[in-house]
This record gives sequence, C-alpha cells and structure tokens, in this order.
Amino acid sequence: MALRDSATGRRRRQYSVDELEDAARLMRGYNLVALCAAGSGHAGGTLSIMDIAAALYLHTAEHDPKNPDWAGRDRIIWSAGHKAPALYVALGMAGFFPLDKVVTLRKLGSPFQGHPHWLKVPGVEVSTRSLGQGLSIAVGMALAAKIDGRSNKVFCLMGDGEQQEGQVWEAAMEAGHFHLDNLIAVIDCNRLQIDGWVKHVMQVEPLAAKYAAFGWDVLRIDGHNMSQIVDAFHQARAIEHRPVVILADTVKGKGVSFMEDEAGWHGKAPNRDELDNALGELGLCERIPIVTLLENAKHFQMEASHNLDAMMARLPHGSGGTQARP
Ligand SMILES: Cc1ncc(C[n+]2csc(CCOP(=O)(O)OP(=O)(O)O)c2C)c(N)n1
Ligand SMILES: [Mg+2]
Repeated sequence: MALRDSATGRRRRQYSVDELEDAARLMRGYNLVALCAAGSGHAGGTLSIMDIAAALYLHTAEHDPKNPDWAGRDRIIWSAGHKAPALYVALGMAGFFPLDKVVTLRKLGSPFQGHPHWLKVPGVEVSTRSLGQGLSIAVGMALAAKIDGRSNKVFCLMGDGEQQEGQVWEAAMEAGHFHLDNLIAVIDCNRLQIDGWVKHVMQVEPLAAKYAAFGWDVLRIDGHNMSQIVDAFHQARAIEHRPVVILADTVKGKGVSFMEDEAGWHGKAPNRDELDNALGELGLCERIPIVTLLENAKHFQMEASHNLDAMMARLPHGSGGTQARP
C-alpha cells in the first residue's frame, strides 16, 4: 500500500498516522483558501471527507503521481463530484501537481473546475457531478480488471445523501452478484445533504444492513480517526469473494467550529474573515501563505479575463469584453 514509483516498484513515501493527520489538516486549509479565492464551492462535504482523502491518496492507494496513467494503479472514482476540492488537494499533496495550483479553483481556464474533469487533472479517473453514477463506473472497472487479470483495486467515494439515487443500488446489486472483491466503496456518512438532515429528506439508513443484503462486507468506522481509516482500508483490501463498503461516520464541516453540522455550509465558501478564523482554528495561519495564494488566484483570474477580452475583440462586429462598461 503506497505512493509508488511505477518504474522501480519502490515506495515514494511512507506516511505515518501522525503525518497523515497533519497532512489532512493542511489539506483542509488549502481547500478553504481555494474556496475563498473562488468565492464559491462546497465547504461542508470537502471537510468531512478530508481525513479519508488523505489516507486514501497518501497511504492506501497504489498509484504513482509521476506516472498517473500507470496501468497497475488502483482506480479511485470520486462519485461525489461536488467534493472535488478535497480530491484536488489530495492529488496535490500526493505530488500529482503542486498543491498551491489548486487556488485557481473554479476560475475560467483552470483545470480545477467545481467538479472533476478527467481530461484536465492528472489522477482524476472520471468526470463526475451527477450523483449516483460513480458506483456503476467503479463496478465496470472492477469487472474489467477481473476479466483482464489485473490485481488493482477500485475505490469509489460517495456521500450518504447520494445513497438516495436508485442507480447506486443497481450497481450495488451487480457488485454483490459478481463477487467483486476488488471493489471498495466508501460512504461519507456526515448525516447531512444539501437541504438538511438526510433522515428528514429521505432516510437511507440502515446502510449496513442494506449493503450486507446485497452481498457486501461492511465496515463501520469513525471517519475522522486516522488509525481506524487506515486499518479499515487495510482490512478491506484483504477481504475475498465480496465487495466491501466502508461506512465512515463523519461531521460535515469537520475542523471548523462554525461550519460543523451546519447544512448552510454545504455549498458556501468562506469570506476572508471567515477564512482567517477557520485557519486560526486549524492552527494554520503561519503555515499557509494565505496572502500570496489569494494574490496568485487573483492574477490567474485577471489573465483569464484579459485573454477572453482579447478573443472577444477579435470577433466580428466588435463584441463586448468581460469588463463592466461605464
Ligand atoms: C443527480 C444529482 N442530483 C442533485 C445534485 C445536486 N447536489 C449536489 S451535492 C448534493 C447533496 C449530496 O448529499 P451527500 O451525498 O450527503 O453529500 P454531502 O453534501 O454530505 O457532501 C446534491 C443534491 C447532483 N449533483 N446530482
Ligand atoms: Mg452527506
């Protein structure tokens, strides 16, 4: 289990549990800076999945940041596409690209769009946004790996509200039927979705009993306890004859007191004051060059606007630019 140099087979880096916890904290910080610079994005669900993202991308998954297309890599399907910034900071932290590039989130021309685009960001396996589709893709990839005789694992990250999508259960049924023991799903059970508590919108529990009935092995963990996360992934890799789902109990907005368990922070970005407060709580004010990152994002935006204006000016009939007119 490791970040691997696919040419030599050697580990690139081995993270301890302490180091993973620290990485997750730093990733939360960069995530919030990127959201603040974008002025939009999903704070709550990116913070709840962050510990799992750190464990998976920095420790559990067999992949090579310097060779993202390595045929032997584990595949990770980020089904909950709105949690994209957590995926981006995980890939950046793993070394697929410089972490600070993620601050161009959601800007015109940036590879880091609000939802993941597989042709724009190395390490993104599939473009996602419409909830409920990722598990079907993961099942297809797991079946293909079996047919091709490849030993890689396929991971699929989903939200708990996402479990309301009927397509999830078709895929779950198929995975159980074909005994896809190379498939490991993780559900971010933060109990909230866009409109409020999942149990009020439409109850999805008991997820353990439902997945078990579909032929899956089920592990339930505290999704913010790094030792439990790492152990669960370790166990899941070893289970035979059945797909595995890890139900990770989490807190939406985890790590920032005023975002925790608040549905209102589902699709909202912190303003500058809120960012400073959040980074203060995370103990990151000294470790993240906030001003420089925000400036970089602003310059990226200005250059994109400038290029767009130049393109618009070349259009026939003098079509307008992006700047407001007096
Ligand atoms: C098919 C579909 N319907 C609606 C949406 C809009 N949407 C984006 S996030 C979200 C809530 C998902 O809840 P959950 O899976 O619990 O994720 P969390 O908000 O906890 O991160 C919704 C409804 C979508 N992306 N796709
Ligand atoms: Mg949720």
